[in-house]
Amino acid sequence: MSGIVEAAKAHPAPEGLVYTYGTAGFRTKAEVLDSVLTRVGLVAALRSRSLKGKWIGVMITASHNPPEDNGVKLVEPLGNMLQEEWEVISTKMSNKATPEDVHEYYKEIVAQFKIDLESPARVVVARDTRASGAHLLGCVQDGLKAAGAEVKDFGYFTTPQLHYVVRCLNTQGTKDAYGEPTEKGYYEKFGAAFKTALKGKKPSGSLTVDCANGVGGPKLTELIKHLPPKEEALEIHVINDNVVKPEALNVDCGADFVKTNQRAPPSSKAGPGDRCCSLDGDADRIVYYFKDSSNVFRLLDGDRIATLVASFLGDQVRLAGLADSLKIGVVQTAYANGAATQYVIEHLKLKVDCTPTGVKHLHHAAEKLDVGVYFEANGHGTVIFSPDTLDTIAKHEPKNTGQAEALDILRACINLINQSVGDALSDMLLVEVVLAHKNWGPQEWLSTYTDLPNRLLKVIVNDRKIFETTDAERKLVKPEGVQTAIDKEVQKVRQGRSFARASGTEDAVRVYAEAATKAEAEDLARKVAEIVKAAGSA
Ligand code: 16G
Ligand code: MG
Repeated sequence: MSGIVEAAKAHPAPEGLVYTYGTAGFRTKAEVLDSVLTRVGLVAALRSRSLKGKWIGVMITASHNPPEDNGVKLVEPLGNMLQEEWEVISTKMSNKATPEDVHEYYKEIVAQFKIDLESPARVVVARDTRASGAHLLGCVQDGLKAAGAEVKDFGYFTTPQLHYVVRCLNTQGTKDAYGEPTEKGYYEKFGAAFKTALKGKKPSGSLTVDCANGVGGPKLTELIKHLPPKEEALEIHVINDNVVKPEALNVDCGADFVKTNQRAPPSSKAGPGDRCCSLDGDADRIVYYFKDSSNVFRLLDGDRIATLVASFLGDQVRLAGLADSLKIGVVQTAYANGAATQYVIEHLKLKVDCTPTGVKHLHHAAEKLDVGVYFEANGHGTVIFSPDTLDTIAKHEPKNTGQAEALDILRACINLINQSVGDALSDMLLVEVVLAHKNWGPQEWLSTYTDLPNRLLKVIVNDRKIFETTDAERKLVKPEGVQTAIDKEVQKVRQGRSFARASGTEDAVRVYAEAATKAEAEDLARKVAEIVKAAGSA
């Protein structure tokens, strides 16, 4: 175990920095991450041993953050996000001051979980295309080596590809086998499911995909090789796929740029009515958009993908004769547009759950449903089918050709959807399948409901941690009196709704407001931001 002290010594922790395993792992400037990565390597090995040698994933990425940032997150055996208890352990480990402290804490974890150090530790690593990735991978490797772990390095991967192979490795040879644990296996699985789910239908027009100059670019190019030829199915134009220039990552492109600025990347040449979508830097997030006939930018965000997919799956379940045995639900966060929530409840007649921000919260809530469609407005999301649901769908005997066809589509969709985590590439194929079946272009999709005008603001305060929320972040319990003041402002506008929450990724409080008109939404957001600012500087 002295190797552990040596590894920690080789990558000392900078003085005075405090690291937190946040909503999406550790994420900060790449130059201060060496020590964290080595220690994450140690924790990953212990997590695997605590699960008797199941494969654990380590993904090196900072998603939509600027090129000079990086980060790391751990993936559980079925491709889920790391358990909260181990998030706390990872945070503690990263903040140990000396190599000896690291070693002591390592032994403490071993004792706490009664870990057998003779049992195998198996870890899968991958990274996005950031310039700092290779060096940080070396830091993780040092930790893994010191802990005696067996390592599979998949090189460049999208985050969802890493989740996919982890799940495949742990389910290989069982009744829950998820696919071949290789990159090729990933393309083959999703490519074949796309073809089957289309059932000879062809999406109208072509699709322009902005890859944020991230790892999604080369991976989409590979995936296209496994899709049916464009004459038969989908014509895809790949843009912003320059990974040779790492400083271009997420700059003026990508899902976060599009969602935040509510406009297409300047590099996009798409004309009115052309379907476009943008991935983020690690391809676990996607938004669609287009220019309408008046050349106005129109966003089709995560809420739109959720409603589109939920309506389609609802139809197929009904057509297959399964409506009585399966209940579909939609999981959103407080950021979901009020019009989307209303559409799901009143038009689709489906149940809606609301959870705090962050993929893991939505994922957990969706796991409790037969068919759980979960999306954040920012484009993170997927659909999960419970084990009983999968069984019901697998065993169902169709009574006529109509039922048989819907059942085929449903089964293909199950294979097309990356159920381990939200996956921009798999979500994109799913959206294309739904649009092809409905024979819809982006305008028809947009016409399903009208978004309430809304505004998102960022407020810098002295200490964002004093802002404590309840009710899935929709209400502030602290500081006292602030919620009452917000409620008063909400009352003043038509169809008003507003909330404030501390960001999990930035040192700021976010304020969201929506109302019947743009002017009212903006006014409400500004008023609530003032209330937050005053409370935060008291
Ligand atoms: C992270 C989360 C995302 C969430 C965002 C909120 C994952 C993989 N990512 O990016 O789901 O929407 O944080 O950021 O969980 P905020 O707390 O700064 O508003
Ligand atoms: Mg991402």
